[in-house]
Amino acid sequence: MLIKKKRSWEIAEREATPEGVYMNRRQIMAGAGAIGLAGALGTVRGAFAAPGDERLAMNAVRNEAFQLDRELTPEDVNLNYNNFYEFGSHKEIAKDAQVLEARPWQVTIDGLVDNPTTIDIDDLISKMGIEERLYRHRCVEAWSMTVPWIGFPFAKLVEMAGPQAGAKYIRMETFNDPSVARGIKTQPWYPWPYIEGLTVEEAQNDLAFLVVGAYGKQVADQMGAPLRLALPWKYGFKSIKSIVKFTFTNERPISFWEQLQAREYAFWANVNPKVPHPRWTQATERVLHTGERVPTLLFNGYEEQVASLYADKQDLGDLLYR
Ligand SMILES: Nc1nc2c(c(=O)[nH]1)N[C@H]1C(S)=C(S)[C@@H](COP(=O)(O)O)O[C@H]1N2
Ligand SMILES: [Mo]
Repeated sequence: MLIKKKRSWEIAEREATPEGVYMNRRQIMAGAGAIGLAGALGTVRGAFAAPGDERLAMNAVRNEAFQLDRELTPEDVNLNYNNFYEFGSHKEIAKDAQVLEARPWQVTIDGLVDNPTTIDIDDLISKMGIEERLYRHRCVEAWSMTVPWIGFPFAKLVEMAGPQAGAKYIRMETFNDPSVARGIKTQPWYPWPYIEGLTVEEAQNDLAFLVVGAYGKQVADQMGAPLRLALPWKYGFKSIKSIVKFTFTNERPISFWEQLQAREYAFWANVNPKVPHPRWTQATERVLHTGERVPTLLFNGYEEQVASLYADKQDLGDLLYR
């Protein structure tokens, strides 16, 4: 077995998030034959893990302020239905994504900040600390999940960066290595690297969460290891995966999807059941693991937390397309 350096967040499995939280916790234990799970240094080889999946257990205390009124999406469903175009433009990229080397990983913070830096992901995690939050996750393709993310508030990273007066937006960038992600090579017509952006004010909202783990482990490669975003009030494409850079800027970033199809993917992209996407109605959504259709809520159910960010916007259509 590989000997790995113990990190602050690695603790024994028995102390990890309470039993019964993850519907398939017991299945994972059974699938792994409990080997390597007893100690903090074991890698987690779940029944559903793809070959090459070596995620470490990650303990984080749940922040009870972020609750769900739906059951969690089982981990195996989440691990096997992903959008990550760097590995192909279909949902079954899990296996191909295992070639992603999420350690070591450097994250750069630059642009209009007082403290530009390049920092190792595990140093960043130690600095920021971690917690667990249960979030909804809604793709513009009108399917939804519910995920137990582990990470830290985006606001903490903003505070560390020290934005200067002119910094209005944050532009984020995914790794761009065609020798790792074959989709980059086989789909040269896409405007790589994947880019996303939001306002500094949005990043400072309590809901904006930078994810380093899920389901009690390091976040899986196919879900955007080792660092991704979760913006649960916006459509999923805003939640950029495998981030290498945060640039603070006075210019509104143009995202990957906006470059491709501005009419369909605009900057704000707030979940809104009243504004249909040109190809998908957004009035309802399909709960991924049950297949059930349920009504979609304004801001994906997070209106109370985020509506004030958009109080100056009269036209609700504006919130999706412009
Ligand atoms: N780098 C990168 N980030 C990305 C994507 C992508 O293709 N590449 N897809 C986005 C889309 S469309 C969605 S719905 C979510 C999917 O996250 P999930 O696979 O964890 O459900 O990731 C987003 N982040
Ligand atoms: Mo999506």
